[in-house]
Amino acid sequence: MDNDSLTRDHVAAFYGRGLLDLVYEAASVHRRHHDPAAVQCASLLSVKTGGCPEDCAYCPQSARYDTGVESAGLMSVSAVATAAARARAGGADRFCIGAAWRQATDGPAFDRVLEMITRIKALGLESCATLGMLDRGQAERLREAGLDYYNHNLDSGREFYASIVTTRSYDDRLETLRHVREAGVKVCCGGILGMGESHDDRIDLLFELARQHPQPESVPINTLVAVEGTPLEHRDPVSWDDVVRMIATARILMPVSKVRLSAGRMQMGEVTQALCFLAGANSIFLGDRLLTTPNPEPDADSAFLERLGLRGEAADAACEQVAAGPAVRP
Ligand code: SAM
Ligand code: DTB
Ligand code: SF4
Repeated sequence: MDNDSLTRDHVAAFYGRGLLDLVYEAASVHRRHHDPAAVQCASLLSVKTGGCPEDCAYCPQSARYDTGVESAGLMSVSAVATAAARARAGGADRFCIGAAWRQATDGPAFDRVLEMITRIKALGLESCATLGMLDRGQAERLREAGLDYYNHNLDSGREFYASIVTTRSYDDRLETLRHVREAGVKVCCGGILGMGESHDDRIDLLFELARQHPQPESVPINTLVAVEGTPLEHRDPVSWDDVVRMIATARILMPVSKVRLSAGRMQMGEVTQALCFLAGANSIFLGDRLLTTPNPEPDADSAFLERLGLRGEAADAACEQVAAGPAVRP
């Protein structure tokens, strides 16, 4: 669908369909636009952890909550490069660095992040960063350093957002996304399920994402990792059908985007994940850690993907090289 003519009612109509009908439609859309066996595998590293001044109610890295996350200053460029090389060896095709900052600030720390990106690119990996708010100049410097994607989530619908974060506004988020776009960096933008939001709030989020022009290239759908000490620690887990419904609707509304089954896979179970892949999820975080919380063991993940007949895109690229063979044959 042309996203200029998309209305919130269209989004609500897809979201409200019978689950299996919705999954069937999403799977069909997925197959028209993507290789259904390929999964994009990103690896995540927290390069500056904890002590964040923001009050995001879901986040274990906010300085306002006692979550036991140990704060750590900005990592060295060489340590990040070593981690990226390890991730590549493990099958990742994209390396994403995250910093618990309210916003990027010009100076030595930002310069170091630029160097990290250049090193990640030099390893042949796609690069992604999530550093909080950016101005236009910072977005441009990130692109010049080789940044492929910037992750900046809208988290939920506008109305619900105001009840989980008070230290910045929805419009602040949209402004950073505009700076990223204008600088020519691809957008990774999604949200979180399970914070206590209603179906209407999820529809608002999907509408906000799908009406962007162009749509985000990467759409992470996280389910809340409820961390002790955060205001959301006692939230009920999201039901499996709600996760599948969200993924399927995202796939239909954003047919060419990568839809990532993002945080929360540890808590999810294999059958739910399998249904999400059927419904159009085609990206995951690979590696036993997200930023501060655990993610499935890579070996178990690889075996799981294989059982489903799926394979990582990096593995694809390696196969293509082998299939092409040496340039000159004996
Ligand atoms: N500080 C930057 C920012 O907020 O833009 C970047 C890092 S922040 C941790 C990146 C994203 O992680 C958040 O926007 C949120 O969507 C997601 N996130 C954080 N804590 C989470 C949790 N407990 N469960 C699920 N997703 C979470
Ligand atoms: C995204 O949407 N999810 C990732 C990444 N973008 C930066 C972060 C998930 C964080 C989960 C909680 C943690 O590990 O601290
Ligand atoms: Fe800080 Fe980002 Fe966590 Fe919010 S989500 S507290 S901005 S690290």
